[in-house]
Amino acid sequence: MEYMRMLGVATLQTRVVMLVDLDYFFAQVEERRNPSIRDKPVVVCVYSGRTEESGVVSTANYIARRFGVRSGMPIILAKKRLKGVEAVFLPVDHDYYEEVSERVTTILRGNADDFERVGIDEAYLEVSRRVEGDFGRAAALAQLIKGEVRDREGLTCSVGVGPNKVVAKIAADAKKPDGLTVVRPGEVVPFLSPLPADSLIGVGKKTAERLEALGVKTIGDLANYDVQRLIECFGKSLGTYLHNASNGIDDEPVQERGEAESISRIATLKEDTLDLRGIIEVTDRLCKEIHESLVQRGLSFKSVGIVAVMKDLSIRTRSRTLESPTDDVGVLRGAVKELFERFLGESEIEARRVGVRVSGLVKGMETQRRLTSFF
Ligand code: DCP
Ligand code: CA
Ligand code: CA
Repeated sequence: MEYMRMLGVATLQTRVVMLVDLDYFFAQVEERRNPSIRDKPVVVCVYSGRTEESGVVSTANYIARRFGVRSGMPIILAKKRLKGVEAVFLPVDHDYYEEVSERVTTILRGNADDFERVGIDEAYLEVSRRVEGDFGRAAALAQLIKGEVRDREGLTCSVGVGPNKVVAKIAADAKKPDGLTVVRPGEVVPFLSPLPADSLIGVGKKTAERLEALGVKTIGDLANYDVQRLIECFGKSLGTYLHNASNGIDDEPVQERGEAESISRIATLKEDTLDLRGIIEVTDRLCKEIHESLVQRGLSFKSVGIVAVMKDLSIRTRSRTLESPTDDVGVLRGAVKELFERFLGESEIEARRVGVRVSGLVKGMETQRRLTSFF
């Protein structure tokens, strides 16, 4: 192997991919915000506002799920299932979940060779290089990541480890909450075979119904089904995918979707205020998070912006462009402080949430660093 590497020959290595999914995400964040609700059924709701109880359940904690409460269910039905039980119903606070999600993203990205966020509460991590294709080391890394997410954010997640995205995703679903499921290459076929066909990503209700009509119920049935007939029924693209995925074959790369044009972080203040010191304390933390994200991705910024959501929910922004791009956290903090100083001096009402954004992102600063290091 070493010899091949010396010759510059690429050696084929087993891929190791992780899918990390936060458990009962919105409800778990609410539990963390208010630990006294932890032992009760917690139901996070999207109220439509028409009547007091109209709307649907966004998600529920596992205690509420034991009573049959599910995502997407009408709130009225959830209340019926929880009748006579002391349960907590809360409205969704999407902005807050997004803040938490971004911090978790930073932790996850820092543990991956390549990274792909696929929703507010889950992401794929390509870890092949850092564990050198070793599934034992991948399991240890997964434990480490779970520990970091728990210690830094107070949240549990479930992790699936497999030789590709398809397998990692199904593995993550296999044990929840706080699960870790490792599926080694030799275990893929027996692991997948007994599962229902609609556990594969990309198999929705409609496809599952059509498969059922063909007598295909499990992933194993699908794996053994004639690929030509699948192509006839579902077209070349989906037919080929169904055949490969059910056999545990998937080459989809883990990749960041679209280079970020800007990176921003926002936080809700403990109380509405116009006090510069209190605000800077919060924005310094946001700057640190943005800096961490910049360093991870090897990016520098040209512009710095601030945003403030005021007490009356109006949104104000200010920004300035630097003379040259930098990835220096001190420069970022300085610019943010200056912008807030000026902004707060002009503002008549208190701020409720404050944010920082960097834009004009460019790759790397290596050249500048090398030049300045001569002086
Ligand atoms: N969500 C929603 N409506 C749905 C499904 C999900 O608003 N019909 C939101 C709330 C969830 C979040 O998306 O917390 C993540 O969705 P998941 O499917 O990952 O579900 P959970 O994280 O809630 O639960 P699990 O522990 O099963 O992952
Ligand atoms: Ca989840
Ligand atoms: Ca999810």
